[in-house]
Amino acid sequence: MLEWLIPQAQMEALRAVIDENDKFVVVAHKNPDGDAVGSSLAMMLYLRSLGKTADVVLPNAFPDFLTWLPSADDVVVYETAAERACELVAAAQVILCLDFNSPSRLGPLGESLCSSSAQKILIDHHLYPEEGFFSLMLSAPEACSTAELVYRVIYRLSSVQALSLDVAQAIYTGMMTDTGSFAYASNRKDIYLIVAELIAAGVDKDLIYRRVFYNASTSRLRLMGYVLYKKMKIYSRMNAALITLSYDELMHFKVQKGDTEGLVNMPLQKKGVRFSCFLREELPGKINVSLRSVGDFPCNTLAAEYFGGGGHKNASGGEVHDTMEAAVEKFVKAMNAYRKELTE
Ligand SMILES: [Mn+2]
Repeated sequence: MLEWLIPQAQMEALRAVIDENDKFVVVAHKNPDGDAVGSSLAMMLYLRSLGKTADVVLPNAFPDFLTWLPSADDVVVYETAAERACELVAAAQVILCLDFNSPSRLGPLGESLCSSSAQKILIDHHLYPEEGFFSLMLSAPEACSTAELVYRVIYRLSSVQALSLDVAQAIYTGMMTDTGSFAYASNRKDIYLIVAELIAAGVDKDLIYRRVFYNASTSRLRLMGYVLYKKMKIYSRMNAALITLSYDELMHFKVQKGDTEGLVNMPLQKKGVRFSCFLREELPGKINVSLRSVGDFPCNTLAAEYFGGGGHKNASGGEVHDTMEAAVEKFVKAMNAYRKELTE
């Protein structure tokens, strides 16, 4: 019934690795999002249900709106518990690498991974996984989320009966957040067959939606108002939009981790806008770049060319180590270089 996104040979290789080993660590990318945390916890819980030792290690903390996830308290965060994180990585026989395509996406945790002799297995939906680093790659850019791939792994290795409510909730959260609540990257029929199975396992999708999206702080709501009223610049003729927030502005609004999540998507609601860029000055002189697009506009190639980053076609990011003025200049230059793609 389900399209096979992962070839049978890779699935069998993964089965053998799971059968033959006992100590697993699951890692996901820096600034973990709903898919990174949801897919990792689902994998950890599944492995534990098989009697394995399994832990999740993340490079840094995840946002508040994910703390309700089953066993979220078990996550070991490298930034605040480096010693414990390194112990687990060093003791692991297998490291499952979820929702990222290169150890460079892990920050300093990547170094500890590189020095570990454990087998590294990729389960991911980003394009262009780093060749040579992973001993086995389950890479499927067609998947809506890594959580979808974790569902497929569990379904194919153990059947749908292995799906506990906790695992199902974690998977649903990853699928929902990575598709903007099934608003993009979600046109494949089998996504909804999976959702149906998750609901059959007891998932309350309406409740998960509220937990994740109706969870804003006052500062976030005020910040959204400020951004839309004062800071969103629309380039009508280019079908593009830009939002900038300086370090001082972030301080003024007492912005917490997660408060700026999704702001980059808002200009896409304007009729005609195909490309949106959000420049956030995390620290003076360090600017985080978020890019979003609709349709065929390739954010990832623009991100790679101008912002030293990458990602998906419709959602990418990068960094600028310079002033905000310089970052805006770069954006304008990039936008003009892509005039044809933006306006045709
Ligand atoms: Mn993802």
